[in-house]
Amino acid sequence: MKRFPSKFLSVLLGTAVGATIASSATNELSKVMKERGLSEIDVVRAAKTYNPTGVKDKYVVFSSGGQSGQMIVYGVPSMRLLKYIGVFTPEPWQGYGFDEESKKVLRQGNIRGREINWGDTHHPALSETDGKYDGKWLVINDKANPRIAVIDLADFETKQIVVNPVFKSEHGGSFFTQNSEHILEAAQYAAPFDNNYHPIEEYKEAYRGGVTVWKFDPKIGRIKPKDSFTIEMPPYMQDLSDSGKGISDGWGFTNSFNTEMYTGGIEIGMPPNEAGMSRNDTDFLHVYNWKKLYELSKDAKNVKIINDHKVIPMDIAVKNDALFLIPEPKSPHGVDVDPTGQYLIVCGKLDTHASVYDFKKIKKLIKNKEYVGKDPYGIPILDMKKSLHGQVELGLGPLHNQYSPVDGEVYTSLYVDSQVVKWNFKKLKVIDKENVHYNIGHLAGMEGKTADPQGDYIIALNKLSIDRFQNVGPLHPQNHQLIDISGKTMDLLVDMPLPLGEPHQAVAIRASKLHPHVRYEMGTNTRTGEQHIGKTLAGEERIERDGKNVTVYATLVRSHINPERITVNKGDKVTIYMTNLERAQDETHGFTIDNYDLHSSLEPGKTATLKFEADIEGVFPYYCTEFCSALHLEMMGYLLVKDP
Ligand code: CUK
Ligand code: CUA
Repeated sequence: MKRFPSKFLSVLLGTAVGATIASSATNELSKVMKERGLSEIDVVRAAKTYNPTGVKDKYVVFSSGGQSGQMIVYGVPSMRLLKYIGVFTPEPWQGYGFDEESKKVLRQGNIRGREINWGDTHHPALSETDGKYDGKWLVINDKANPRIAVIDLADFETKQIVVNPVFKSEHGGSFFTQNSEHILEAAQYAAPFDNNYHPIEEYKEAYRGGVTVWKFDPKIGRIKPKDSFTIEMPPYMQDLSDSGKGISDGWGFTNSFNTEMYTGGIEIGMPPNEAGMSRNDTDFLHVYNWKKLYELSKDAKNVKIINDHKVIPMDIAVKNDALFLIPEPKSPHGVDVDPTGQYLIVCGKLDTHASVYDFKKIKKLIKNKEYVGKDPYGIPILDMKKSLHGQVELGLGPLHNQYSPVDGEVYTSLYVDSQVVKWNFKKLKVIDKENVHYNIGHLAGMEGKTADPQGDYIIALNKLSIDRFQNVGPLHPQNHQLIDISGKTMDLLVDMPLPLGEPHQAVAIRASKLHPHVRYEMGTNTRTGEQHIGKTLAGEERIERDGKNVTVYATLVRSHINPERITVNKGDKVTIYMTNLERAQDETHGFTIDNYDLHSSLEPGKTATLKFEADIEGVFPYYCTEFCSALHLEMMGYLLVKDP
């Protein structure tokens, strides 16, 4: 057996601990280590991530839930799951998509009248003030059905979904500008902006890429579609984006691929797609002045209206010196602006280098109108070499970047090498590499893309986990790995299986910046924040009938549902307004009526509406679905539906 040095243990336990306790703890620890086959370094790593009961995490992570269309919330360093947030997909626990208030939000995401009940979430973003997280709002995009959702961090509920009026697919959302005045959303697969059929042969004329600049009101946390616009771009496949900050505030940056505009592989019998999409040596970084374009969008003569939405044509953007292209390594993925806003790092999946662009150099080229040419759509191209601070060979498949508080220090994911590389983007020097398991996509630093990165940890968001966890069938969980970056070299601390979709990207914020409600004002419609028309106080419970319409004003409080009987005729249209009268922390009641596919989660003070047609006859118990008290099972009643 490997002996456990008491010097090491006294470091673990602190010097004030008595020798007796220390020695009995030493014995216990040695026993556990032996039984579980743990090394000393394992125990140190465990201690770095362990939260004793009641101890909370320093950081809170908001992770995309990938194909689940939801978000996942967890703590760092414990990597303990805290919550799922229903966003683009119904979520029964929270009643999301089952009560009328949440249905209304979910149905804002209908596209051309069609209900969409899933989403492919990729990139969450937290609202910013002066480029720093302010802990107020969270947004996330849906790649499959181009949409953006807004979540209020006062209650972790989705409040708004906006459908992109012109894109048919998007990947470059969502990115807040430095004071959350706007949200950038770039398209992915080029398609016509209108909703009509255009043959693929008209690709170059009728298909378009673009970036939508959504107006956001950070005071009320809502996107203002009428005040938003889209910058028309060539039919290159736009990709990840970032918004400038500091000296690059007002500018946006968007990667692209398939600048060859290759479409041949789509037809049967043509060579595979990738070859045609990789013919050129470089693609284009799109550089645009969204601030100037926003001002221009207010004048009708600068925009054309497509699907009731303002679009600034490319020639208008070019004429106003607001849209430029810079060559970038082939098939790029991330473009990430550094904390000062001066440098942007672009990684190309097919290039082993990271390219560090210097915004000061870019601005100078723009000012001097120093172009090396124009693309087929007349957009000026800036010289790549003259825009670059430099390039560094990092390894195979560099994708995304996160910054640390150390000047020039950056962490980059290497997809093909399955590594995180720590390097200095100013000195253009690799410092350290750490293996991850496996095939990392994004990585999440602690506030790592803000003006105020915290360092401490990097989380590797791995696309494959292969052999890291118990096999749970051919579909494996994804793997989030926590890496300690506080030392000279990186140290991988622990793995966490993520059991809900592919979590493309996650953002982490200091827990001290979050101040969610414990309860609502009595009778709140939580999706609008307004007082609910169905608010019902104790003693006001009643059932009103108006022809076939039955309205029930109901309350929930330990341990009664009032009223306890609802008798209606078959075919009646029933509306139940439910108010949770509790003021105590965490006293949520749930409400369902058996067989009627209804559910609501009622946190203290919340009022929700359940609507249904009593179309099946019989006796249907209703009950509280949260184990809220010793008399929880008694918290019930009957819906009686009779044939009149
Ligand atoms: S991600 Cu969306 S393809 Cu690298 Cu931002 Cu996974
Ligand atoms: Cu209320 Cu159970």
